[in-house]
Amino acid sequence: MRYVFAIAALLCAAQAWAGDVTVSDAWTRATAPGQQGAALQFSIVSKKEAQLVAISSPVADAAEMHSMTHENGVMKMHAVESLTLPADKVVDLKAGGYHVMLLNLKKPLKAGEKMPFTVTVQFAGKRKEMVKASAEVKAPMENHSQHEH
Ligand SMILES: [Cu+2]
Repeated sequence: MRYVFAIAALLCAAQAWAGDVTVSDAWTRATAPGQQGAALQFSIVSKKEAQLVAISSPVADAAEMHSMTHENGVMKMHAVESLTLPADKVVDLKAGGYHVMLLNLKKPLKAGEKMPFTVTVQFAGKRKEMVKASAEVKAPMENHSQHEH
C-alpha cells in the first residue's frame, strides 16, 4: 500500500520540493545477473524534525527501510515503517544500521548509470515533502558479500 501511495503522490508532487530536506551522497552497486534486490545508500538531512516515511524508485517494485541488529551473534534485519530525522542532523542510511533495500528490480543496474529515486518525508502536522534524488551506480564488489534477506 505504501508503494501505491508513493507512486500516486509522485505524480502530483512536482511543486512540493520546498527545500527543507536534502539528500546527498546517494549510491548503489551494479547488480549481478539474476540479482533481484539492491542496497541503496544515502545521507539525508532535514531542517526541521521529520519522519522519513517512504522511498521509491521507478527501477524497483518496492523499497524498504531496514534496521540491522545483532541477536546472539546473528545479524538480523527488520523492515521499519519510518525513521526519525532530527532537525539539522545528517542521518546516514548505509549498510550498517539503517539502510534501504530496493526489491524486485525491473532492470539490471549498470555501473556508471544514475538511478533515480524519491524520498518522502513527513513533518509535524502531517505535511509531506517529496525529494527527488539520483544514486550513482558503482561497480560491483569483487567478492560478493552482499547481505541476504
Ligand atoms: Cu536489509
